[in-house]
Amino acid sequence: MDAVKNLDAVDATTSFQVKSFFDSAPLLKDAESISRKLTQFIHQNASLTGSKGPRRVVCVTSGGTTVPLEQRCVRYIDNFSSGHRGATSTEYFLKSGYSVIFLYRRGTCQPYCRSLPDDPLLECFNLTSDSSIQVLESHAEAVKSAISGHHDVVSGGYLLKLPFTTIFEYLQILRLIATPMKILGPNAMFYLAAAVSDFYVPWESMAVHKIQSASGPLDMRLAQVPKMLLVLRKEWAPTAFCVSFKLETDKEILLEKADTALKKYKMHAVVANELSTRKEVVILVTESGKVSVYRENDLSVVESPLIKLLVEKHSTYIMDPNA
Ligand code: 9Z3
Repeated sequence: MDAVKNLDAVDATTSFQVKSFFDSAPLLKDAESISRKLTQFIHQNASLTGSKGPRRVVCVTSGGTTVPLEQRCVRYIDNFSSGHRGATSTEYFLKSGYSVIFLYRRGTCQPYCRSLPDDPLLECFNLTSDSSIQVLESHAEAVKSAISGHHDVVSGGYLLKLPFTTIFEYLQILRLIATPMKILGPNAMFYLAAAVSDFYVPWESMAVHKIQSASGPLDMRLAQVPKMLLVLRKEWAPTAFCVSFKLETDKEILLEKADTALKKYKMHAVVANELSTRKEVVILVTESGKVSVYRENDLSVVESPLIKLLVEKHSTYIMDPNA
């Protein structure tokens, strides 16, 4: 099966920038253990076949990356993302029969925890007079559904969670995920909802210690993060179905930017969203046109119709990856 139609090689400049990024990035802690977990998870899921064919696996990225300003990091630049989109989408992919590798920013929203308060441990539980722990009646349903939903998918081997904080960790882990995902061919999907920094400080030019404020105003030149979407699509995961996100605050430029991303990075779909309305509506941009996807009502989430649509598009792709 040749699912790599129209994929010419990554240009020499991008290749060079990508190589420099990874060569100079700080070593990823636990790389071996992450790889081991990934290989086991992907092989186990690749051997499962249901009524709709081989089990599909999606890598959902979620949350924002940090850009450290110091090697012994005290200060960093952050990208906005609560992780709600990624966590909610993960639940809907699992419901649709996918297995999910959830690559998430530490501390952001987690699948099945949407209905819990901000501090679940302190807000949902109480100590009884004999010092045992009791769930408060007001939160009992939310706690039960979070525990049982999460337990079912983890014990079934359908959800693997991998945390990141920095842009260096995020891109190194994404590359580690893509390699074993290749064996899934077109049954693999990348759903790249994480808010990834466009700029960073290369490790070798970064201050080692905390930057001193006594030295006056700070002048800093940030390098551009290489266009990894292109590398993912062309080299790391040439047969996977790839969905990226485009976030803008100015709706006048959103669709044009999403169109450019679709063409430039050869994505199968781009989800365009505006910061202020991202929970109510997104626009799915594909080669066949643009579709606005709305949440049904104030109690529902836009991820429900969005994932339904993407699952259909993925099914069409699996039937003929070269169409
Ligand atoms: C998104 O656009 C996500 O939908 C949000 C979700 C981050 C807005 P929340 O996590 O928000 O539910 O609070 N993600 C991608 C954002 C992004 O940085 N995209 C880059 C771009 O627009 C491409 S990788 O240039």
